[in-house]
Amino acid sequence: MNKVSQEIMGMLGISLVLDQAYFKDFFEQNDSILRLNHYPPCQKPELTLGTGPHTDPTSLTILQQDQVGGLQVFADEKWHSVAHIPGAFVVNIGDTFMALTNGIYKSCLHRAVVNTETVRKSLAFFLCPKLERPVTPAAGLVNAANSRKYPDFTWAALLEFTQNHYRADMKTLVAFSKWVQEQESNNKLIPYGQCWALWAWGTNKQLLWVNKVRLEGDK
Ligand SMILES: O=C(O)CCC(=O)C(=O)O
Repeated sequence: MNKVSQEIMGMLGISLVLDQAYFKDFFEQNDSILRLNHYPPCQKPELTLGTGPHTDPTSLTILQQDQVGGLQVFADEKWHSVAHIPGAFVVNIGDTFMALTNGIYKSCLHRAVVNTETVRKSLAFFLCPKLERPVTPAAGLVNAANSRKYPDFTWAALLEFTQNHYRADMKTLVAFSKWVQEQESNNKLIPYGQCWALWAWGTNKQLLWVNKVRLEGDK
């Protein structure tokens, strides 16, 4: 999956007239995530969703859905079902890649619906930057016609935001940008670096403890 995502990153770099290696290098070291989703049948599928509407906060998603189907994307003001094609993956742009391209590539709004009869499973690989690596757009993608859209951030901070402060939806990146600016104007440290490496391997308990230490140290 890592290799496939790196190949896609090479092509995305070319499409933006950047060096083919630009995004490959950026993601060469990464803190990616693999998730298995299991959706049991539901007696009243019209009253619920398997996964609510959201864009992925990550950079690139490579998704394998089974033959049951259920993935939908929002385009041209309506939801479209994404058919299961044997042997094919679904590839989505995520919010972090949108920020890396200064909004030129847009993250994809999607959801998953359930049905009354059949269990559905999907397997998602989320390409993410290394936790503490600054996410900032390539210089060539910021200009008079396309001014800077989002503040610099780290994947560690966006992960913290979407796990502990905000449930990912269609406005995550806008809400996160506001949160980053608020944290900065309140002189609060946004966690990054070593502390987050600890969190990545530890538990939420460790996370709270580490944050407390950092915030007190900042006074
Ligand atoms: O199960 C699916 O098809 C979509 C899953 C999804 O959107 C997610 O895991 O973020």
